[in-house]
Amino acid sequence: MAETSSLRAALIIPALNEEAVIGRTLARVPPGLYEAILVADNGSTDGTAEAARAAGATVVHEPERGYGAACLKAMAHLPPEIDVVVFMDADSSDNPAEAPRLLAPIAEGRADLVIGSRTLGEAEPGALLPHQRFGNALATFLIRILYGHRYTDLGPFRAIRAEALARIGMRDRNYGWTIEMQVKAVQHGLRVEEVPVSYAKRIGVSKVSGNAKASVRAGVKILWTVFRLAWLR
Ligand SMILES: Nc1nc2c(ncn2[C@@H]2O[C@H](COP(=O)(O)OP(=O)(O)O)[C@@H](O)[C@H]2O)c(=O)[nH]1
Ligand SMILES: [Mg+2]
Repeated sequence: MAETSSLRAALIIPALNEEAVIGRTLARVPPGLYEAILVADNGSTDGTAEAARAAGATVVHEPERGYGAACLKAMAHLPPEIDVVVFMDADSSDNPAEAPRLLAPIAEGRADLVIGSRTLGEAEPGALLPHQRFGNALATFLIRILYGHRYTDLGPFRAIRAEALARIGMRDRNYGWTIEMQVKAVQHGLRVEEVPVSYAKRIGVSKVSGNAKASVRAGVKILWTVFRLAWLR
């Protein structure tokens, strides 16, 4: 495995009502890998915050619902002197032990952004629903047409150099978060790599892909974001 210990890394986990799984997710984080582990609690009505704290994470609260809003709030609480930020979902779909794969290209000085690709890796049957696969294929196709970069996924598990993250100026406050980061990375000339990651069926209740209304909203927001960033250019 590549040398990652010289990097000062922080982990950000947005979480909405993930009491059932957040403790288990945090327990699978490799010890000593991160200087800080921030769980961005988005107004959960269950014991997410308590469970995260009990598992050793720092909890930041963002009352405004939205994946991006939660990530932005956590970014504002990053300790200084962090070299790289890893983003990961709370729901146990991502395998926290695979983070060194994301960090290696950055540690080796080859990449600024590393996307964990679930299509290059192995998704457990049923973990990625058909409309998610279709949405990912369409979104990555549009990025290729509009921006000339070939991504294979919009996976949530990713690592980005802290300086690059600050430079691209993330704004999206909900479902456009992942695609905004990937499009802006290309627009800003970041060195981007993808590595295969696994993807398991989540524990607990899906807030996005398993919910029809949220899936439609996410799809619309993702498409809107990919076109809007092209117009703004
Ligand atoms: N902070 C925050 N996190 C959210 C929100 N919606 C979903 N999440 C988190 O984002 C991750 C992905 O959501 P999930 O329900 O698993 O969506 P799915 O993977 O598409 O089924 C999980 O860690 C959720 O807890 C939200 O509005 N705010
Ligand atoms: Mg999920």
